[in-house]
Amino acid sequence: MNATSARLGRFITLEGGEGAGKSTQSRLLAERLRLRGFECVTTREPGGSPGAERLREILLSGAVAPLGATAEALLFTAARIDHLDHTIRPALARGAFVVCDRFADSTRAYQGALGNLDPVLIRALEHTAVGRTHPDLTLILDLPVEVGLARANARRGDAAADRFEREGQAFHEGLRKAFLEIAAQEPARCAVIDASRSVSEIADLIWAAVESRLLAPSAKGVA
Ligand code: Z5A
Repeated sequence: MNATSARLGRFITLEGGEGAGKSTQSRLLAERLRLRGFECVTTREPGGSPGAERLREILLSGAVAPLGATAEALLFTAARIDHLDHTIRPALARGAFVVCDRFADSTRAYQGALGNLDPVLIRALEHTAVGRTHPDLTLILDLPVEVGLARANARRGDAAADRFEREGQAFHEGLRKAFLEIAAQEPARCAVIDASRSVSEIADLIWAAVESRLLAPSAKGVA
């Protein structure tokens, strides 16, 4: 399966900072899509296929961080290639919705904006991995950094923070800015969602965006 494989389904990604509620909302969105009769595959990055899940363990352990942002970006890209080939493209080809917790915008934000990698390299890596399999809709879950970190800390309890959770407030502020810039650059693909609200309010905002952009009769290529 490659970037030019036939594509019938719809590809939705959720992006945002730490504790924004991406996993929670991915699950709720998938439930709503299934209630409407659609097949829906939920997946995540890094990971989402056996090979990519092995790379996830290495990336989140922090073992690659000392090698620098370029090495991290290459490994995230390697994981993305495996994920696209084994999970995302096969699901899209059979007409399913794919709801993915993080995707290429996370590489743009974490390794690009915050890792200070050359945007030309980031674009080249994205082009190589993603090809034409761009998301049809990206939901950027936006909330104040301290709210997201408090949620993530509460959930983690006494467990050790991962490589990215260990970063400080300035890093997470930069991340928020980077995601909002991506949304401003690509408004046709991205919808910014107020993720400081309650779980059910956010789910309703997300559903409204999915209905108007992907399911309405006027939306291009109704699934
Ligand atoms: N990364 C990268 O650098 N480059 C890349 O290309 C890619 C990723 C793809 C993956 O971490 C890390 O990899 C990530 C970026 C980097 N770094 N970090 N940090 P991950 O997959 O382990 O974690 P995450 O993606 O950051 O997500 P998260 O921290 O697990 O949070 P979330 O999925 O956005 O939130 P959640 O799990 O749904 O909710 C968090 C908690 O808040 C939980 O207890 C919920 O019950 C609670 N919650 C959720 N919504 C609400 C509302 N609305 N109100 C109150 N409480 C809520």
